[in-house]
Amino acid sequence: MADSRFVAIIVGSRSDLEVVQKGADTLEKLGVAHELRVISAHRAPDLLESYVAGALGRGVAAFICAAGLAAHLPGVVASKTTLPVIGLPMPGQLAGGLDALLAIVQMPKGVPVATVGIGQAENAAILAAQMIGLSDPAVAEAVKNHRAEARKQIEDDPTNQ
Ligand code: RP5
Repeated sequence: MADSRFVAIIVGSRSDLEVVQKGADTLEKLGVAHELRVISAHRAPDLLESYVAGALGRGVAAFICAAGLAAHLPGVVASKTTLPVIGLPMPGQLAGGLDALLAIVQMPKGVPVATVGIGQAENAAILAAQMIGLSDPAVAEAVKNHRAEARKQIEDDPTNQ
């Protein structure tokens, strides 16, 4: 997809795709255009650089970058743009993904990455939609409706009576 005002989702490995799919589905539901690429910051740094530059030229609004282990992908993308970068740590074998969470959240001053919880792909998508919603009333409304649906599900849950 190559719409203007789209979200670019980049994952470090095909092994991340299953976790990230929920985020792509949520963006779809919220009416936010997006595209998904598998590009490792370590194994394909030149491709990553050219993809980010190309996305900037095509009107990307925000990046969601998912990575595990050393998890440098979100920080490297953030170093190439002043647009918002949302970091999504992947679950892993070391303390359930704490390695990736700390690697992504502990950015040096001046180059932030907005980091969501380990494996919280839906939250990454909602956060991206909230950013786009600042200038797109239809997306802002979709985010409100999504929140209201979640609230109603809890309120209507018979086990809560
Ligand atoms: C990271 O290393 C990826 O984001 C993935 O979470 C992790 C493992 O990658 P594979 O060895 O499965 O390709 O770069």
